Amino acid sequence: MNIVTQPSVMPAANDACWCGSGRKYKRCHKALEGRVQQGVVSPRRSVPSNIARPPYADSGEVTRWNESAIKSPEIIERMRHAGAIAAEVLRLAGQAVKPGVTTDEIDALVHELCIARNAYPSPLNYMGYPKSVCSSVNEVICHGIPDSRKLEDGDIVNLDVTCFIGGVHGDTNATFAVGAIDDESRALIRATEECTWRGIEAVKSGRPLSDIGRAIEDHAKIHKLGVVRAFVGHGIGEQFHSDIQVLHYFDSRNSVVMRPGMTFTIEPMITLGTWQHKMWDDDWTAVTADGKRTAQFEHTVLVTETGVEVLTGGTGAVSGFSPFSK
Ligand code: HM4
Ligand code: CO
Ligand code: CO
Repeated sequence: MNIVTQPSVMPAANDACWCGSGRKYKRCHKALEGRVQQGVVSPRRSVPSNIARPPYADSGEVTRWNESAIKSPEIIERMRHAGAIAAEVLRLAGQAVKPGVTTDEIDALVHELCIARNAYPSPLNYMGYPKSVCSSVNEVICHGIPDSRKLEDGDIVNLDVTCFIGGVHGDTNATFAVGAIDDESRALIRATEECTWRGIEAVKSGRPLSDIGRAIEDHAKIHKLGVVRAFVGHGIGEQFHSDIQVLHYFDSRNSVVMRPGMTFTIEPMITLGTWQHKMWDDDWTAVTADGKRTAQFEHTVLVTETGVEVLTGGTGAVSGFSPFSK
């Protein structure tokens, strides 16, 4: 095969594209510039047989069963542990984010950190997902697959960690800066973490789930940012994703009433431009339709009698934003 590589000096917008397609450069490869390129995905990693595996770990097939939305005190105790482990793994993975590190190297780290804590990395083989963490760079909204691409100075990257331990899952994610990022990206990350905490603060027994989406959307609007609609928060417990859906924008149909003992995630994806998405041909990677950047923060929460307990709260906010500070 004849592989044409990019020249060091690009053509003018109306000149022929460097790739030899015969089309104008602006109608051809110009649109791909500055976009994240797919890398090479390494072979699947194995998990030692002494670590308890979720039902899909071998087949890749997710079969769902009825699981009560309201968890028993005993399940809740196990979910506190899974949440704490996920929070710790996410914090340590975030410390490894630096220019020149590949997302596959981050995946290897998350894989080992989970195993060292007797946890199975929940994403691995879930509906055939090939890796142990989702790594979503710049315009990638979610479910980016770790690969040979090196993180570059100025990138932003979301790491989404879920741990299965004690028969339950804990799910949390955060967006990290790679080296020095521009002011707009920094503001996006900050506003997105604020959106997640506005959503968490809206959790209240007796209120509909739509209160969460309203709080998030209102805050995004203040910052003139978009809210992705195609991906939602989810019920979580013995299953990675169970029935409850938590929309991150207001929709009166999201009317399930919050009750003590419910556990679900809040994980808004916030964009600098459109909320609309496109899928890569790997059928996993979701990107913004306009190629602009997007950020996300996620926590697993428990509805309590008096408010909310953040099961993945760890020992402090990952990026330094102080929860409940305003
Ligand atoms: S699969 N992360 N996330 N995310 N899935 C591998 C890593 C993954 C998801 C996911 C957000 C919301 C919902 C879901 C989901 C079924 C339909 C099988 C229950 O897959 O709802 O999966
Ligand atoms: Co997900
Ligand atoms: Co989640």
